[in-house]
Amino acid sequence: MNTGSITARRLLGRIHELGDIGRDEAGRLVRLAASDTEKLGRDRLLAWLREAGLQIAIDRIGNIFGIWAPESAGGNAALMLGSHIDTVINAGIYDGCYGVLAGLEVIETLKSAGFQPARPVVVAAFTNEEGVRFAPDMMGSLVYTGSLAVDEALATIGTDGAVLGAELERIGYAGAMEPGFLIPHAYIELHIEQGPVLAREGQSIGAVTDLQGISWQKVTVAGDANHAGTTPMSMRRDAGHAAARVVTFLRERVRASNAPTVATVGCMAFEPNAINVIPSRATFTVDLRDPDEARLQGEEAALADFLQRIAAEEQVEVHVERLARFQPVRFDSNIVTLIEKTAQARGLACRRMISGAGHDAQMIARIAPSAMIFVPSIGGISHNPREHTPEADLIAGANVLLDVVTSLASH
Ligand code: HGY
Ligand code: MN
Ligand code: MN
Repeated sequence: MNTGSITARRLLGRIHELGDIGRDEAGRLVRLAASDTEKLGRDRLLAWLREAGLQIAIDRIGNIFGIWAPESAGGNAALMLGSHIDTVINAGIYDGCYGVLAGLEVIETLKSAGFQPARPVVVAAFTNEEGVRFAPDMMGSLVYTGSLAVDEALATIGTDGAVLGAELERIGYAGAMEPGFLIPHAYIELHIEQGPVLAREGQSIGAVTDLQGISWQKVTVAGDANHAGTTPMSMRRDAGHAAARVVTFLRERVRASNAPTVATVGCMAFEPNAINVIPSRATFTVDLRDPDEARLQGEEAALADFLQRIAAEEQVEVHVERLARFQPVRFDSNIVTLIEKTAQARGLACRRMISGAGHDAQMIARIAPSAMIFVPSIGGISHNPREHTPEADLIAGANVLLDVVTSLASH
């Protein structure tokens, strides 16, 4: 059945409306998981789900589901769409939100077209995909698959000292459903690429075959505070310098290899953080990623060896806390092929690719055949207010999602 095309004005309007919810006094978009600003975004999404006539379900980790289960769907396993609406700090408006709102748009388009799905169609907004306030990232979908116990996740303490479960209670999103209450027949996530490939090649659609492995660690270096003016260089236990050596080690090691490995130190804090005091403590994070599991393990081992060397040479103590570790994921080849054929049928340039970013699909792939559809990010920019995808690409991606859903929900 040809179910036409999505209603562009409605989708684009919602993306911008949600993109305005949760801005701080400086105008930055900050909707960290289970925060007051994220609550506002959740409330808005819930209103749209209700207006669409969907059945609402919220599970214990705060994952939100809008369920369309007409009589034609019978008791069959649902087709699940979705992504997330929490953001990083000073975020763009498309990351995650585009996939959730396009999923809702597809359901509304199918309903208006009088389509009778052979299975329920569900749109999900997973809790804490970004992992900025509470580690690990993709937490809501990870719990949903049963890979992380919900009570353990709810006990997670955030970077601000808050406890996730108490925060979900406080914002009114500690749901009743057990995570995993609905095991999907398949899961499709539409998302901006957040990288430079599609835009650089002039492609409209990415059919994502794989998603790379992710390793998050928090490193604490303990040295000695001392006077910046009186302490000879040979007598210092400088935690700040030790940390800086790690940053440089990571960059130089990855640069020297011609592997696709990426390494990022995104957070760093010194104590006491005073201009004339040698840092007694440095705390920083390391984000390592690679499409190849063995190579990723090799990078983790090289870092561990270097940290031991640093401890000896700088006479500091080093402590490492693992925050997240996800292996590379291969998506369902049949759905990837369907995405490619669907894009081509719409006359859209499409290529297969690997995802550099983590996504909820990486987790849901553990319980159901899953795949992702990418649309271009101009300049490859993301996790940045300059994140941008042209309207024509946003519409094209949503129409490809519509056609894939129509196909997968027809039987
Ligand atoms: O870290 C990631 O790749 C995702 O944005 N959470
Ligand atoms: Mn995302
Ligand atoms: Mn993100």
